[in-house]
Amino acid sequence: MIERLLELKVDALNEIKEVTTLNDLEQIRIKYLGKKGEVILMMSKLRDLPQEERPAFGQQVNLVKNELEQALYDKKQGLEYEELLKVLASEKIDVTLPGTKFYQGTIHPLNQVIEDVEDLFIGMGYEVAEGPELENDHYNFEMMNLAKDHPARAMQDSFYVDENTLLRTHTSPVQARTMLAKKGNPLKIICPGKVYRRDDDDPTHSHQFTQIEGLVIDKNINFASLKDALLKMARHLFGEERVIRLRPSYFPFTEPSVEVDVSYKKKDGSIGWIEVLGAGQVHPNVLTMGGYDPEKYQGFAFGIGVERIAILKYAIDDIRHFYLNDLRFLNQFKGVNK
Ligand code: FA5
Repeated sequence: MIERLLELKVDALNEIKEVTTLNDLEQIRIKYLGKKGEVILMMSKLRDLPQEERPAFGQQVNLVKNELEQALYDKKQGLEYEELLKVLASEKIDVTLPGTKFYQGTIHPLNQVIEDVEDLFIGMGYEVAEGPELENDHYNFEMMNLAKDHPARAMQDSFYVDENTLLRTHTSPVQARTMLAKKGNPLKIICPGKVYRRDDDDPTHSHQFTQIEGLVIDKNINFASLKDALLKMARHLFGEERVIRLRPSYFPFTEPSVEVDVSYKKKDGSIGWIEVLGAGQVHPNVLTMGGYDPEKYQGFAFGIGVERIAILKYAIDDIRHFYLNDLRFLNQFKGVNK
């Protein structure tokens, strides 16, 4: 039996020496030291030996088992190391290659204008409000004092989804929504957002553009309060050298109403004007529908065209540049406000 055991040991050690993969090494372990491995089975043969031979044989089997375990362990370490070397060689990184370039994004010029205007008005105690772009006719027109057959609806030719639902034509419906939410309490809000109209696209008009609505309702609000807010905004956005002019205008939701133009220098050096916003004192009907008593409360409101502000601020010649996602255009606005 001892000879057979020693033969097994020599065979096993030879096989371990020859093996070249971890998988085959595991097969050898199973063959000799697994549950039904040949060396393990020798242990069960102890019973067949005479009593006096058992201790010596038992000791010998253990020695062989330990020796094989050690040999398997050493070989495993060796093979794992070789495999690691192979992986390292195949995955070698050439640190001299040029790196992958990551482009840093910039804030879109329209969002820069919105953030700038928000900062100014938040500093004056205004809250920022939001409303849906898909709006009910009720909020977009009727609560803005434009009944179903009102001719001024033609001023904002609209994209209807169904008879009562449209893409909002201005941010003014947020006025109505906020008034109802504030339940008759004083309020000061601005609301930036996208609006949609069936306008023809040209250098200063787009069928989708951006507005910032402003609304203040309180006691003792008058036209001077509106003019003060507009002047502060114009000076903040354009500096002292730009001039603004207020032209009498008409909006069904304000009375009196104005349109505000900002001066700019034309290519030939002469002064031109570009309309940037509509504004006025909130019409008593709008106050009443919003839950305010016009005898006690007054308000002013304005709606700014964000693209027009950006056009003036950055001397851009065509509104369509804002929507084309051309990196050559957008990269010029890295941190303009920062
Ligand atoms: C309105 O939209 C009113 N809701 C503004 C308002 C609010 C008045 C509150 C009174 C009180 P208007 O249609 O004029 O008004 O548009 C406001 C601004 O949006 C314009 O001054 C202009 O700067 C911009 N705008 C209008 N149409 C376009 C367009 N097609 N493309 C780009 N900007 C536009």
